[in-house]
Parts: sequence; C-alpha cells; structure tokens
Amino acid sequence: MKPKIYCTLPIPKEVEAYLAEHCQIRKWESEQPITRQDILQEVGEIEGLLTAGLRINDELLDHAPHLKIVSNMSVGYNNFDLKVMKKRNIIGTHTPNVLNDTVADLTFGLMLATARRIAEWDTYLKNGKWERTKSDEPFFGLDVHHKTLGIIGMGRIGEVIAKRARFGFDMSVQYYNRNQKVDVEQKMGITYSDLDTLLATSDFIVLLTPLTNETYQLIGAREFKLMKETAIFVNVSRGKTVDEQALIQALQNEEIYGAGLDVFEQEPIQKDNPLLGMPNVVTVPHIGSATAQTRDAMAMRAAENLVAGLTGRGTWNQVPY
Ligand code: 8YV
Repeated sequence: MKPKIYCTLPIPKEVEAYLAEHCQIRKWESEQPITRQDILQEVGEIEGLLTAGLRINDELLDHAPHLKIVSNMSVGYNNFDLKVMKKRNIIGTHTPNVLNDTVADLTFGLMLATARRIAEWDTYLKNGKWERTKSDEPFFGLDVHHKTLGIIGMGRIGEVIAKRARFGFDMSVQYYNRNQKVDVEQKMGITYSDLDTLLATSDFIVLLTPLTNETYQLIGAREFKLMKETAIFVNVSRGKTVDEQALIQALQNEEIYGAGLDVFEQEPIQKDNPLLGMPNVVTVPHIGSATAQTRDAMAMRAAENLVAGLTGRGTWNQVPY
C-alpha cells in the first residue's frame, strides 16, 4: 500500500508524477487559498504532508494520528514546533541550497533599489512628474560599490551574497554569526565582527538569520540607533526578527537612510502599515525564492524529502530538533 500524503500548495506536474510513483496523493484543488480549518479536515488519514508556512503543533498533530513526516517547501522552518514534533516523533524536512542564489539576487535587488531609489523614481516617471530641472541632484542616491556590507547570519545564502558583494561590487564584507566561519572568511576575504560594531560601521546591513526564540526581534530600537544615518537595512529573513514598530520609528526619525524589505511581521502586510507610505522603503511580497526555476527545484526537493522520509530510502534534509 502506497503511503497517503497531502499537499497544501500547488506543485509542478513532474513533481506530482514523481510523488505518484511512491504515494497516494491528495491535494487542495480549490482556487481559494487553503485555510487552516480546511487542512485540519484533510489530514486524518495521511502519513506525509507537503506544505510551507503551516504551523505544525499539537493542534494539527491531534488531527493527523498517522502522520510521520512534514516536508516544508522552504529553507526556513520556524513554522515547526520542534519540541512537539520531537516528542511525537514526527520528522521535519526543509529545502536548503536550491534557493541560495535566487534569494541572493533578490537581496542585491533590494540593496540597489533602495540605494539608487529605483522604485521611487519609477513611480515618479509613471506619474508623469519628470520635468527638466537645473540640476538632477534631487535624484541622487547612494553608491553600493566599494561600500561596507554587514551580513547578520552567515549561512549558505550569506555566503553567496558575500561572493556577489566582494567579487561583483568590490565591497568590503563583515559578518556576525552565532559561530565564526573561518573557512568562509578565508575563501571570501570577509571579516567576523561583533553585532554592535557591524551595526555601527556598515553601509548596508542584511538580515539573514532564521527566526528562533533567540533571534525574535533581534533588531530593535537600540540596534537601529547604532546604525549610520546613511545606512540601508535589508531584511530577507523573517519579519519577526525585527521589531517593526522600532523600524518604522527609526525611518520616521531619519536614523537610517532607507530599508529594503521582503518580509514583514504580518504577511500579507496590513494595507495601512506606515512602511507602505515611505518612498525610501522598498517593499516586495516575500519573493526571495520566487522564480519558477527555483520553486520547481524546491518542490522536487520537498517531494524527495517526503518520499525518503516515508520509505527510508534516499537522502533527505531533516531539520535538527
Ligand atoms: C518560501 C522562504 O517561499 O524558503 C523560505 O524560507 O521564506 C521562501 O522561500 C516561503 O517560506 C514560503 O512560505
């Protein structure tokens, strides 16, 4: 008997075909986004769940008595209650590596768009406001090349961002991380720094840490006050690694130059969030890994993880409990 699985999000045809070789698949067919209540109704019989962002806790596991494995189609797994999953012997997997370069591209896109005010001027021109002026100084932005980049959270994605910065933009790169990465320092020619020094001396600060109890609101009012007035803050990790009210305050008080944001405390962001009214803030809807090529690779990796976890054959990216 093939194990029963459920997919809460759309997957490419070839991934579905691969899963069908090993599992009995059921998936959400409606055009409406699936709700948590819908999912709780669907998981009663399954042994495997392919999902992203879904909170895996006692409530869900109480509705899924046969569940053995939850496969996240994401590198982040802050949606897993690891204590509960360990206690109930539920395997959790994620999709590292396949999205590193795609997230790094978006990160540089946010750095460049914020520094050179690309979104602001795009809107300006499209609103028909461009007139001949004596000087174009009002259009001035900030350079990215040869500036100092500070990376908070030096993992796989951090490394490819450092490579782009060093060898693509002649930037000097420093990083803060729970543990020092001497091999990366030697390979990339980057330096380790304590958090406060990095915050006070970087022109661009990129936040890349996973969301954990330790990194919850890691960057708040104190940290923003340490930053240069010309600093640009970029968050491509999780919204809750930042105290969003403190960020809004720091921008309103011009404590920093601007911000490039892919993630928010609440997603989708509330329509009246002050960040949406600030021209020096570039906002995008959590699209770090959002290219067809990368999402297809993430879906296949998540499917392989699921099958490997259910059959014990093949390798899988199990998350540490
Ligand atoms: C996912 C991400 O698309 O991989 C991650 O951790 O944040 C994105 O790539 C997102 O989590 C899907 O919910």
